[in-house]
Amino acid sequence: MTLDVDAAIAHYRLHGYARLGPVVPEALLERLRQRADDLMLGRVVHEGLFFQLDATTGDYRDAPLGLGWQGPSLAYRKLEKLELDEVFRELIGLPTLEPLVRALVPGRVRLYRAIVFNKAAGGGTEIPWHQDGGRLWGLSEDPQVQVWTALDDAPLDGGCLEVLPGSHQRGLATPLGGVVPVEQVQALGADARKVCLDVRAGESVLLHNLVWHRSGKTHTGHRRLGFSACYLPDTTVCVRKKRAPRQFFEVFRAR
Ligand SMILES: O=C(O)CCC(=O)C(=O)O
Repeated sequence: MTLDVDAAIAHYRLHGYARLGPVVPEALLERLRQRADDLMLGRVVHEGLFFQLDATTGDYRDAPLGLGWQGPSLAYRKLEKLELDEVFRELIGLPTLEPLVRALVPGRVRLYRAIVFNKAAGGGTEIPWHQDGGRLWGLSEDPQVQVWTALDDAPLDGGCLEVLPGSHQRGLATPLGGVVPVEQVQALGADARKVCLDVRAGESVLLHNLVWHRSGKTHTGHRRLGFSACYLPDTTVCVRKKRAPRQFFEVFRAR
């Protein structure tokens, strides 16, 4: 598996995303899915792993915050800090991705977050249009590089990632970042102009943090696991004040 790095980067710079095609070998995919189950079911435990159960109302805003692991369930919406897990670390530092990530992030490459987004077989919840940057992220500069990877098939009706091409070029919708206000979504006609990134398990998408993106529920009766890793240059630092600044996991050493 090799990537056409130049073509991917050109598309990403213009449109804010690029399909990378199949990236994860089948054997690793299987281990990742197994490991996600083991983590949710409490068969493998890492101190400090973040869990968020999905909302029972179907609205992500009702998902409980700050509760951590709530017992065995396949209905967790998010698992974060997956750099703590040795199987997920293989995906974060996948050799196939290294030339692409290094071409975008000079020098030592660190990780802002490694996160699984789960839409359980019952449907999961919709994630609204948002950007992954702004004050919410607590960084000295907005990150720009993430790779989203389907661990299960993500077809059009199965909760695939959706993007608004070119929206990263507008900068942040609000200084805070996160969810894009509904007036801006309507003003740009985002729902009509979106591109749906339906992919097979093992395929990845390069995503600019500021490109507007969202995903719907899965209507296939199958669960959809997606994994996102956000990469940072060593020059980007944590600026949060309420707690000690975060130290970011090193993915690729400086050359
Ligand atoms: O996996 C998804 O459904 C959404 C991913 C996402 O929102 C993100 O990577 O920020």
